[in-house]
Amino acid sequence: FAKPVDAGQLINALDRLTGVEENTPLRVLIVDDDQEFGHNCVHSLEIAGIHARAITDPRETLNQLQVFQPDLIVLDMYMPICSGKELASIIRQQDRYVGMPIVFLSAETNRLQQQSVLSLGADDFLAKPISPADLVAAISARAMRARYLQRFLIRDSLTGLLNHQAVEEELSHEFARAERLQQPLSIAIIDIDHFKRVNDSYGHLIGDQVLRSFARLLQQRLRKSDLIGRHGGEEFLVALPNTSLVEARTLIDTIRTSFAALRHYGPAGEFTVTFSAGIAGYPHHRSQLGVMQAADAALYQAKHAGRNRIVV
Ligand code: GH3
Ligand code: MG
Ligand code: MG
Ligand code: MG
Repeated sequence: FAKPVDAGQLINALDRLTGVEENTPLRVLIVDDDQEFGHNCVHSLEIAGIHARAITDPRETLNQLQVFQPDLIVLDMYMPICSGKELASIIRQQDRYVGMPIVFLSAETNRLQQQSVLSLGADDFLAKPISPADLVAAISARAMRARYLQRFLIRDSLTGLLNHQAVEEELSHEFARAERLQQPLSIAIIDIDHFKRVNDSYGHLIGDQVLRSFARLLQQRLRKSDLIGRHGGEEFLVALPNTSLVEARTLIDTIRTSFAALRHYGPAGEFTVTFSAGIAGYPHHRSQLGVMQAADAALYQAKHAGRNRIVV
């Protein structure tokens, strides 16, 4: 940048830079009853900079998909308890893993058997034994593409937050978790105040910038385990696991104060923007729908009471 630098231009550029996804290593899960083989695969992949984990018990697979969050899964064909084919069809039945690449790695040489796993929805069939270089080559491009696609499917392109569908889906998992663990779960529906005026006064591009800076503020202030989604145009949804209504209110209120103090830069100079929020939660309301309706009603009250405030 050349000084003097235009503030709006600078913020735009920083936005673009911080929006770039961190280059975290690809993650691969290997399911093979042969422990030594799995271990060797992990070793080959780790050398190539791929984060790999091997498990020998196929029953652990669904759990590992959740905790390890791989970009791709490698399955052995023949294992006790559950075959790779059965496992592949179980994985494919889950909505959230429809895009998960499944690669078979097996000593099976029968063409018909190999074709049968591909017709099940597996993406590739690799033959054992395989050299480390071949394994890495077969896996990395596919895993990379899957990660990109996954991000594209669940993220909102303007803010990088979870999109409407993804946040609803994740919320139902969080809700089930809260019920199971008997922990509180608080939800905030946040809506930017008079956002139409921002667009009308400063233009749509500046409006977009306000949405991005708000999204960034949420990401900075909330925990990694919290859900942050762009629920609609200028409406956001935040879900706070293991957080009471009182704690949620305090937290969202500090964010409200920070946001209201933030200076945005338009062609005609600085301006500020506020938001209103409605908060509700489990177990005060027993169902996900009940919580969402209560949070919506609270947001409506916050707007009517004059905006730039939170109603629980
Ligand atoms: P209120 O305080 O009652 O919420 O008023 P408001 O003006 O924020 O509410 P309204 O629902 O009337 O307007 C929302 C505006 O948000 C209208 C729409 O053009 C704008 N908007 C929605 N999505 C985007 C977006 O992605 N970018 C920009 N720049 N504007 C958006
Ligand atoms: Mg085996
Ligand atoms: Mg609004
Ligand atoms: Mg709105």
